[in-house]
Amino acid sequence: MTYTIDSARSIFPNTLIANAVPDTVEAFDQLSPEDQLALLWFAYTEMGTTITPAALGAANMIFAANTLTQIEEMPAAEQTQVMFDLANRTDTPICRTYASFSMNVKLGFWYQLGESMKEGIVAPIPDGYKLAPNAEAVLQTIRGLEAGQQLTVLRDVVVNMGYSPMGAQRIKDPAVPPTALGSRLKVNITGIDNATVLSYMETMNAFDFEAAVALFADEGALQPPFQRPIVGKEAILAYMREECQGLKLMPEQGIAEAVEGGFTQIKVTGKVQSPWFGVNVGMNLAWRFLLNPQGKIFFVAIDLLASPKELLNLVRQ
Ligand code: ECH
Repeated sequence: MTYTIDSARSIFPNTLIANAVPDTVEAFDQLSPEDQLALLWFAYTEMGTTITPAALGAANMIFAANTLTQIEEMPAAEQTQVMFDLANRTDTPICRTYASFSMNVKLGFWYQLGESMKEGIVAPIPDGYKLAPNAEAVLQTIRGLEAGQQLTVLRDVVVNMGYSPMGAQRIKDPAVPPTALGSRLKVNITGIDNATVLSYMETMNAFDFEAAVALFADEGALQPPFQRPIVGKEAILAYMREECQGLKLMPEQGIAEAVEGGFTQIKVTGKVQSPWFGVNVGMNLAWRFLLNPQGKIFFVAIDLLASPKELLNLVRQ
């Protein structure tokens, strides 16, 4: 048997992923824009996790600066309307501009608006705003999630806002040079001595995305949490440049086994930190690798785990 990307997706099938995240995002999508914004405000201000704007290079935020100033100068009712439009994905110039931002600039844009709402420069959520019962239920679900899962829900809804016509151009984040070779940290993973997997972790932590992509087979694929696989080196590189700057991969343990056709399947569990969170938040992750007979990455899935207990689930089948 030879593998396809589709069949590779089901290696280590007993890995329990945090399905609560896409379920919550879907329930959130059904809410009115008023409730969506109020719920986000409540969730954000209640969350024990601190969000730090360290991820925001001043350079990136230049792309959002004009739009933010434009909003800050509007009368309060118009400011509220802009926020509804964003949540509603209405076709307006601001919604189109927003959709062209990279993930980090979208998060930074809302971070900034949140600060301005606290300072009273941007219209806040009205005092005593009461959520409809279905919105209250979604908020309750979010309260019960672990910090990493809460942040994933918040990020996913923010990324989906705005209006993007088919084929619209995205603004790329400025390229940041990788960590110098001499200053890179070595990674140790209990149970794993596979050179490709170790290099993957080390090059990703050094933000050397070209070197990380060179570890993939030409037709290789990377599947982010709750997404379809991204196929081919060029697409993977573009994704890494947008989504992986500043990430810290902290793999802990793993298991490797030879499978059919000279392929090797390797599951690693551990944590990842995003530059947006304080150091106390690590997301519990699994990487499920399938390496081809040449030792190149044919497929890797990154899964957000259902619970910390899953970190120890290294069963082969
Ligand atoms: C306010 C009210 C009005 C509406 C809104 C508001 C503001 C909300 C704000 C939200 C900010 C949210 C943030 C969330 C950040 C989340 C980051 C996450 C990162 C996860 C990364 C992972 C990486 C995994 C990967 C690995 C690989 O090996 C390959 C690549 C990859 C309140 C004003 C909206 C401000 C900052 C979840 C899991 C390990 C797959 C990337």
